[in-house]
Amino acid sequence: MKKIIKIDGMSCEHCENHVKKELEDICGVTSAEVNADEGKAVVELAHKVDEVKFETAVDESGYELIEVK
Ligand SMILES: [Cu+2]
Repeated sequence: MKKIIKIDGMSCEHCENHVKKELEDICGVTSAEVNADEGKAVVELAHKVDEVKFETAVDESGYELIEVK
């Protein structure tokens, strides 16, 4: 299962790594590929994850979650 997360505020590789680490800390997330230029993250899930968890992770990284799809 895959989710695409739109994120605002990332500008470089440091941002990508920060968001990636926070997302991969979520229970159920097996991997996260983050792209600052495109402002998105593609997360691979082992099971369903409440969208609030993504929002909290992105928020705690210091960026803004726009949309999950
Ligand atoms: Cu950065």
